[in-house]
Amino acid sequence: MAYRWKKNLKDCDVTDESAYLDRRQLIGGVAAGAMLAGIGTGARAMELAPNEWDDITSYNNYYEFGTDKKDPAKYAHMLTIKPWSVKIDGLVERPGDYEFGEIMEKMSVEERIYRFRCVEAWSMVVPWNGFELADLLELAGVKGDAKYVAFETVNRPDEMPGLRYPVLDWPYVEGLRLDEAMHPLTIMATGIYGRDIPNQNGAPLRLVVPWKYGFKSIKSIVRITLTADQPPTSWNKASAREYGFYSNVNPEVSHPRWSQATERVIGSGLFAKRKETLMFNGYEEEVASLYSDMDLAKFY
Ligand SMILES: Nc1nc2c(c(=O)[nH]1)N[C@H]1C(S)=C(S)[C@@H](COP(=O)(O)O)O[C@H]1N2
Ligand SMILES: [Mo]
Repeated sequence: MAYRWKKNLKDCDVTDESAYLDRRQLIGGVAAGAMLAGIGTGARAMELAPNEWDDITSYNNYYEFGTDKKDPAKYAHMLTIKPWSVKIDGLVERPGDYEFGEIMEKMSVEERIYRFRCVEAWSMVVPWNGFELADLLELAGVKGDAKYVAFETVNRPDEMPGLRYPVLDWPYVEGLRLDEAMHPLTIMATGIYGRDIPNQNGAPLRLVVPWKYGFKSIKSIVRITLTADQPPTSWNKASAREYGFYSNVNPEVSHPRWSQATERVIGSGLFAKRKETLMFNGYEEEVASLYSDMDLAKFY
């Protein structure tokens, strides 16, 4: 890759460097290598303060396991993640089933501390480990006529009790425009805090697009298809009026049923002040140019 994004760390949010480093040491062991990749550049004091492991892994949206925030942590252990492969097909040079372990051998995993903003107006900061989606797409070789990337979550009724309920049209599907997918901020996450990503967060690999609402970050991916046309997406199919294909975080465009101007920071306590939501979730400088010719109020 000619241009590799290192990290996006500038922020004036709270930070307690020593507390964060202590936590890294506590996690220790196996994680050390992966974490070291993220340490050492730039000023630690300017980093985002990540949420606790327990918040990140016990307050989830993963409707295949139920719609309560606690359901995924309760039931996602039922999902078998070994063996795992991802079918990459459509407009690619080398279509096929890519085995997870083989993907991991070829990818370089780094730590990315990103803001994460759900469309329901809550947020966290998550220290992901992952690789750039662009690297995986290049492994398969993107053909010149590809313009979009479609993603699909595993669909296993025996292992996913929520699939009994027609809340969404299963399997969960998502999509990005090719330039969004190739953007260096877009990653496939395979870990959190240097440990393997828990099932409730989308093991063994899930998308993370930090400037978009959380539902774009599709979990437990089994298929990636390069297409010429814009692919259907689950929440847009469920309610097009409320959930667009783009779904970039935008404090100025309200959801039809609530404002997106502020967010509840998970783990900040019952009486904590809400945080002002940032344009593109704080990644405006990096991604605004992708949308320069679009009316952001219209293409939500
Ligand atoms: N397959 C699948 N992916 C999904 C979801 C889901 O229900 N199923 N929920 C989405 C939503 S709404 C959010 S906010 C994030 C939550 O990710 P987290 O549980 O890791 O915080 O996952 C997204 N990816
Ligand atoms: Mo969400």
